[in-house]
Amino acid sequence: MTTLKIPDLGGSSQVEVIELMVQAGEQVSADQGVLVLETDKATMEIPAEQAGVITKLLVKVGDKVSTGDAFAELDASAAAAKPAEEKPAEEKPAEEKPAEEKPAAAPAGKTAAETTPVTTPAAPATAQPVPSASAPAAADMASASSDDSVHAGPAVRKLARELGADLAQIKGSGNRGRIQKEDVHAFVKQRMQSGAASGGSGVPAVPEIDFSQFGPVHTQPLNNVKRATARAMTIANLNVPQVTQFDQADITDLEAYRVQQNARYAKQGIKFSLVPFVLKALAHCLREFPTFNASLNRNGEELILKDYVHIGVAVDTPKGLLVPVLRDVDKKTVTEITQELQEKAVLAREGKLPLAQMQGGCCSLSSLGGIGGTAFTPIVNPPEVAILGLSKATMQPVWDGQSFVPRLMLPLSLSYDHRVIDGAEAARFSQRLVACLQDLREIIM
Ligand code: CAO
Repeated sequence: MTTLKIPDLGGSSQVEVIELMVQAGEQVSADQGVLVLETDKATMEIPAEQAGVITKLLVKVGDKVSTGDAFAELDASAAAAKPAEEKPAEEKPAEEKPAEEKPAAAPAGKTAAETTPVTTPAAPATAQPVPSASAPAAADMASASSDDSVHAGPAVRKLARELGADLAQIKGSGNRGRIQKEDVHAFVKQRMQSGAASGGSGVPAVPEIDFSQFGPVHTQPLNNVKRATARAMTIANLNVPQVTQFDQADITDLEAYRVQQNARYAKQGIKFSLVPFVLKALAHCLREFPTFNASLNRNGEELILKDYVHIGVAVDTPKGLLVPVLRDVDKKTVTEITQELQEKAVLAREGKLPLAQMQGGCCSLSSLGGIGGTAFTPIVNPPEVAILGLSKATMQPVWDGQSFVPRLMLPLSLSYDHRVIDGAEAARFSQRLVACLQDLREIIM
């Protein structure tokens, strides 16, 4: 039985044990770390002097130790050292660390690993290796890791392991880029903040790339609207399992009616676009399908069904996407919806839309029909459970049973929260919407 003792601490005494790297009964190799000590200047790993089984640990975390104190008992005859491939990354021998990390004071005939306690600067200003010319065996773990380019001490590595932080992604603020505990904490804090912002904590980040290596670049800050949109879209995409149901409505008759009404209302300065008609039909369907006019509660176990039908309409503004909410759309006429949408779109484009007028939506509508495209996948805006996308209506040859006839077909893209709405329900909703758009009489009954 061998008693393992604290090596020469280079003048330090009453140094705190901050980590026990092994447990009693555990087999260790000659250079394997057993304890981590931390002074106000550095951390240092104390290895076993020889291979064997640790039969007893004589210290615990928080104890203070000085040179020569016994810290463990080891049975050297109990077992052979562990094969190298079973060692954790930080148990690599010191020979693997970069040359500049090796302590210089190894006596002749011994490697640095066999002679020097690990030292890890705790702060750049005070970073000094513990004097170690006469110190006994120790492996410098400071630079050893699964990624040899990472410079971090054992306590930092342990902290990173515990917090699930990838050292390779952390920028060290210490001497020669050595990673400090503070760096790990800052990294984790930053990740948690961006995770909280996205609602998707645990989602691996997209690696940061220096694009200038590929060619000239310049940066442009995102304005508030774009930043808010980015945040909302990330939350939506990470939290809502969504599916898009595509359909098309024959709006030939609706279009003829719209043109007719535009002529009729021209004197009043009212111009109907397709969107208010679709909003009216959508509101009607939201009444008929209450689960589309609902929200999941926070724990996802209850559906909150709404007795009002407020619909958000995505408006393209110079600053980015804004979504004014039109209230009680089911109770309003197409003329009222038209006027309200025009007013709110103008306010949104002028940046004068009050926040309150962007809140309380039950469902959203996003129309790209004025621009073009055949279909798209709008993103559900939680806590809403559905969003309807409109693409450009085009004349299509439609088979009427005897011949192809030209019909104006409106592409519909209905995205929905699959936690709340089943595919069959979505297809039924979509078909009902198609029926309403094809014959507006459906919505007056
Ligand atoms: N098919 C064919 N033509 C369409 C159409 C469609 N689905 N939708 C609109 N049009 C026509 C309109 O009838 C109008 O034509 P006329 O001037 O000849 O009558 C023209 O296209 C312009 O329409 P518009 O899109 O400017 O106006 P709108 O009332 O149809 O839509 C609004 C209002 C606020 C929805 C729209 O201006 C807008 O901002 N759309 C963009 C929304 C957006 O950005 N969505 C993406 C969100 S996710 O990033």
